[in-house]
Amino acid sequence: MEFDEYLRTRREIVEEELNNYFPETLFPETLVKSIRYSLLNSGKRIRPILMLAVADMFGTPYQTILPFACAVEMIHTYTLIHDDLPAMDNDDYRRGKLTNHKVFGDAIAILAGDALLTEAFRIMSEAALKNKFSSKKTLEVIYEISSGCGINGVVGGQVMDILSENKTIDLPTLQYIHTHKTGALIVAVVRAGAILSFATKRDLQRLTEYGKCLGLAFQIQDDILDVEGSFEKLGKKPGVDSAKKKNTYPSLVGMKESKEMLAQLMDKAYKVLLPYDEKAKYLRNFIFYLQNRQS
Ligand code: GRG
Repeated sequence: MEFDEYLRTRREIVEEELNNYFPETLFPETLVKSIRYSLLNSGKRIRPILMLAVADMFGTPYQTILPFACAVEMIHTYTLIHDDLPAMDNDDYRRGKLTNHKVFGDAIAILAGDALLTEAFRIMSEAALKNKFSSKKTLEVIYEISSGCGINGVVGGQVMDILSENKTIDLPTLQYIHTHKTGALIVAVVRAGAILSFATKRDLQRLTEYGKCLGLAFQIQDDILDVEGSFEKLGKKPGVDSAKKKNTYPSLVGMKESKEMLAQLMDKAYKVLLPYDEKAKYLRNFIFYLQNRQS
């Protein structure tokens, strides 16, 4: 299957399952509307598809991984809803639409994020409770994902990002922000796909390295797009980072150096996959896809 088709079919599978988790008939109606508004629109679904692609490399059927992949997309959506709030980034647009709080108000937006985060862990635990996965494997994955989104992950990175606004920071601090705010969940996703596929220690090490490179590269590309991207393609206003005096790779090391660092990370990610040859074709495709993304 070509990569474009792979992305499209996997996106459809993930979106159908997400839709099943939050049917319109669920109560309370306003909360469900708010959740569906942010969860079921045009996200790229990079994180769940990446988890499925890792599992694919090991020949693991996607059906067994799906609840975990959906849980990660729910967590990702919670971070976006909360990040857009007036108390954080105060953004009006996300994925080409008004942000959640602009439509539903701050309180419901906060609660929609809270519900998505909590339900993600319910859904993952359910996999073990319904005997779809062993309790031990499920716990290992819950550990990975909670680590990726907690203090040593997304939340820690977001806090440092907020505390660094309007300040000049050094490159290691910026790297901390990027590897935690964005990279940690991507690493967790890759590791979860490998753990659920009974990967060996060596495989897990290699894939962790791949995830780290991809995660940091993803955020550097995000910084570059904020300078070079357009509203039409990004679905949100570009130039927001510099307007908010945010520290980014282009602002700290310049555009040329940022692009070189991005290329180096992608090259490293590519090399880590060499032992897997043809089996890693989708993971390899992910590198080029993320490097060339415009949204
Ligand atoms: C609120 C705890 C908390 C954390 C927020 C996600 C986040 C942390 C901040 C968003 C700001 C931002 C632009 C981060 C860059 C990386 C990122 C998460 C980009 C958006 O992810 P995509 O491109 O989005 O995968 P889609 O819309 O395709 O799902």
